[in-house]
Amino acid sequence: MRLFFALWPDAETRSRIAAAAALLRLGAEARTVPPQNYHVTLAFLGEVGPSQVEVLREIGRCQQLPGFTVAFDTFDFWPQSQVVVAAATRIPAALNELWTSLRGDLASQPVNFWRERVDPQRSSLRAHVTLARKVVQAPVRQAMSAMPPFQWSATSFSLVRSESSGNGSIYTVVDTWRLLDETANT
Ligand code: 3AM
Repeated sequence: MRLFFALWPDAETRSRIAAAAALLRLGAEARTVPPQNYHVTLAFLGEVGPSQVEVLREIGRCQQLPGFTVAFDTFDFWPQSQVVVAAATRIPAALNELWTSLRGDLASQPVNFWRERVDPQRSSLRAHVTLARKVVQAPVRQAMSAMPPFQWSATSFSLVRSESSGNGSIYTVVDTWRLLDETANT
């Protein structure tokens, strides 16, 4: 099965993202991402055998790290992957810590989970939510800059299964782990 670690939105965050995405004006060829598919990929794992899922669950379980709030404050067109994304220009330290820790724990496994096309120059996560795919023409920049930024308070992260269907991807959450309460000591 094809798996990835991701931030998965709660209902409130999902509707904030949907409200921003609804303002996108795209060509007929573009495919908007359905709200139930919104996520932030932390680590794409590729094909994983059923016997390895427990190893991934253990990696998820042992991340005892704090939660965080990310502001998705810019909307971009990425021509190479033909997507429109909401992206975060500032990555909170706790998100970077989670990303780095997951990468480190995956890389240290004897099984090669590390299928992601890693850019060695990249030392931090490009946190983004894909809002539309198969976008061949850049949306009008002025319209994108008028889209409302949204906040995402991450209290957990998930292991997610991706399956292809005729209509795009179907994502199923396999397991979820809570992040530590960032406000508990304040
Ligand atoms: O979070 P986004 O939408 O950018 O593009 C796929 C999606 O990313 C990405 O994993 C996320 C869940 O499907 N993905 C799919 N195949 C990939 C690959 N071979 C991949 N990322 C890296 N390498």
